Amino acid sequence: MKKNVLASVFAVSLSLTLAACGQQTTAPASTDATLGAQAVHGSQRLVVVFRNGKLPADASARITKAGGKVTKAIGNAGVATITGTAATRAALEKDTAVLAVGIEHRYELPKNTDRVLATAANTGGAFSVTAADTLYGYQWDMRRIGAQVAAERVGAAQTKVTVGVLDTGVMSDHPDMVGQLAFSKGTNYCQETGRDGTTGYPVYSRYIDFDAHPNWSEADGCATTTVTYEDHGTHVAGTVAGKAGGGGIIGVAPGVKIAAYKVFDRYRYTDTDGSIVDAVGGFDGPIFDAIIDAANRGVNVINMSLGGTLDRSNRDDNASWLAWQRVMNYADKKGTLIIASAGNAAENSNGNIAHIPSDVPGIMSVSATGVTALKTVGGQLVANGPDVLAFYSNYGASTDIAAPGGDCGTNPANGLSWCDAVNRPNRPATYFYHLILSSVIDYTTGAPAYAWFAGTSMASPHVAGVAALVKAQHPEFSTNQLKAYLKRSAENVGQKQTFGSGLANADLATR
Ligand SMILES: [Ca+2]
Repeated sequence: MKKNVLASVFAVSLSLTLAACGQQTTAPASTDATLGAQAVHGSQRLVVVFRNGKLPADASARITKAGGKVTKAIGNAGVATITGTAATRAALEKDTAVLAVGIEHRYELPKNTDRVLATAANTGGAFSVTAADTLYGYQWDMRRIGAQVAAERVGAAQTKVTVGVLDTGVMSDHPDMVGQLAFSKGTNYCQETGRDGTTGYPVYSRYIDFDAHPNWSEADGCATTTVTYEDHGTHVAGTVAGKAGGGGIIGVAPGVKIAAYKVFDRYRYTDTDGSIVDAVGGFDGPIFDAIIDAANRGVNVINMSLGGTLDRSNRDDNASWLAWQRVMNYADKKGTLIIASAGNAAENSNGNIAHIPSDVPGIMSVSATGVTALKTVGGQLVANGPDVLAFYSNYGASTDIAAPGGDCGTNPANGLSWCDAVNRPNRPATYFYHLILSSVIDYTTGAPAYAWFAGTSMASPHVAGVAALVKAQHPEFSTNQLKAYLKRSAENVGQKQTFGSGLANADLATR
């Protein structure tokens, strides 16, 4: 393994030289989901929060009587997602058993998610999906947080810990994922079976057609289209627990198990300006469903690399906010710690505008860091300068902790990221080595692959991995204790407003 890593890093140097000659580069990465704050065009998808913390036995009857159809019943939180009309909503708002009614939010993956696929050229021939960990030399992020030494220290106790990855699904037959999954399950609306026989596989060949069914519910069925895949969840899962000794990369906690939940749906509708929206997004209902299921199964840590904003002072948004709190409290009671990305809007997320789910009380909010520069030591890329808040990362009082999410390196001439607008035209073609390399499913072929991404989506799973290692050492920790321990053991790298309690550090956290 060591020999392979060395070979790969010689190759890095070579490709750095070649790439500096003006090789074409792509747009900056932005892989965190953004929120569609409006209901899907033409439809009334609603969240109903009942007064009782458990869904009443007659909840479905009350919804039907109001002219609605249940899409997800979240019994343990006293919440239902439904479809209906304005009249349905008005009737439910008058129902004495109902606390709040508002829109069901959706969390979109950006259409132009930037990614740089690992190729023979940019890894100098090191790329191979069958060789063991040959791309580890590029994972500066793992060395920055002391992942390998921590995972070796914790050892076999990791096998007792499960991390839920609520995302676009995980490619369970990826060489870095084989044997790493506890189970794989879809809670999304248009479920489909992947080639591993589960509904948790990241295949997207069915979609909700909101033009044909503005008030879509399950009875309307899903339309079919050309198969596409979503690679986001496989990237996140690789960072948490990419296999050691098989596949190209290594995760923070390769001994823990992944519980893969596919919570995202594909959907299509004609927007008000006539354009066709064909997107992948997660709705409140399927995400709530997955959290409750994971909590009931004893999943120890949940990672949610998704999010968006809602206005807590807006009546339409308040029901969703209340529902999120209910679901979060249930997970907390069951001992499941939820970790979420702070968002990629480069905003201070204080005030009435809340980033969901990271700002929900009890959920750990993770901001993203990058490093100013990299160097090669012992045949591996390592940080060669201070940690900086990544150019896209949200920050603010609600930030609990930080982790590497990838940036583009810093231009020493002005101290700004090479991906900052002023530097971008002149950034080195090798900027992407500063992003986060992990496993993906190739969305054109469905084949296993590797790619560099950046985002708070990439930061959050580093913290989930560290949390899993600590939980393996301290199975007695409650969610509050685990959260407090993670914050206490974080490495001080700067201001609290930016980094929260500091950089999650696997080595420091497991000593
Ligand atoms: Ca591996």
